Amino acid sequence: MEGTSVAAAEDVLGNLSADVKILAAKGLNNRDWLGKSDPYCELFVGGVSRGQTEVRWNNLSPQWDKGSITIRGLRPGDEVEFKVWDDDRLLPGMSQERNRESLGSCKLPLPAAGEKKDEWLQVEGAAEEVGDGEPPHLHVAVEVRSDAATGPMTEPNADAKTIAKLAAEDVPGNLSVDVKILAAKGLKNRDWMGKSDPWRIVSCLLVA
Ligand SMILES: [Ca+2]
Ligand SMILES: [Ca+2]
Repeated sequence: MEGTSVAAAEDVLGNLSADVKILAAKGLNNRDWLGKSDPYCELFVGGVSRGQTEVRWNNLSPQWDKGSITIRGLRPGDEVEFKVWDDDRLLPGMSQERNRESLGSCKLPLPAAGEKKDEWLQVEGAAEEVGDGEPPHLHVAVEVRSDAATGPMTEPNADAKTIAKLAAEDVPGNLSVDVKILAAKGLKNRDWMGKSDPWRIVSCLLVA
C-alpha cells in the first residue's frame, strides 16, 4: 500500500520538464485569398496553451527560430500537442485568437526522461485545414529531463557534509530532507582555558 501512495504522489507532482523546439513546417495549406497563409504554431499540454512560435508571413514552408519552450510539471504519459494556425489579423492590435484559421494539428507522446525526439510529424485535420494533397508536416525536437535528478537538494556537494539524509521512500508523504551544517566562524570564546568546542545537535521530529 505504501508503494502505491508514493507512486500516486509522484504522479500528481509531475517532476518532468521538456524543452520543446518547433523548428519548421512544410506543405501547409493556403487559407488566404491574397498572398499565402501566415503560419505560427501553438504548443498545448492537457488542452492548455504553453507557448507559441512567431508568425511567418505568406509562407507555406516556414522555419521558426524562437528557440525552445520549456514546460515543467509534466508526467510520464503526457502528450504534447501542436496546433498550426494561419494568422489572419489585419492590424497588430486585433485579437490573434479570433482572427485565425486552423492549418491542422499533431500530437507527440512525451519521450522518457533523458530522451530526445527530433521528428517530422504528419499534421492532421479536415481538408479545409490541411488541403487534399500531400499532407503537411511539422518538424519538432523534444528533450525531456527529470527535475528530481537535477534539483539542488539532491545535488552532490563535496564541500558540504550531509548530516542526515532521509530518502523519499523512508518518509511518509514522499519528502526528502537534507540537513547540511557547513561551517562556523567567529565563535565566542566561552572557555576559561583553551577555546570553545563547537557542538552540534541535529534533531528530526517526524510527525506521522
Ligand atoms: Ca486566412
Ligand atoms: Ca497572408
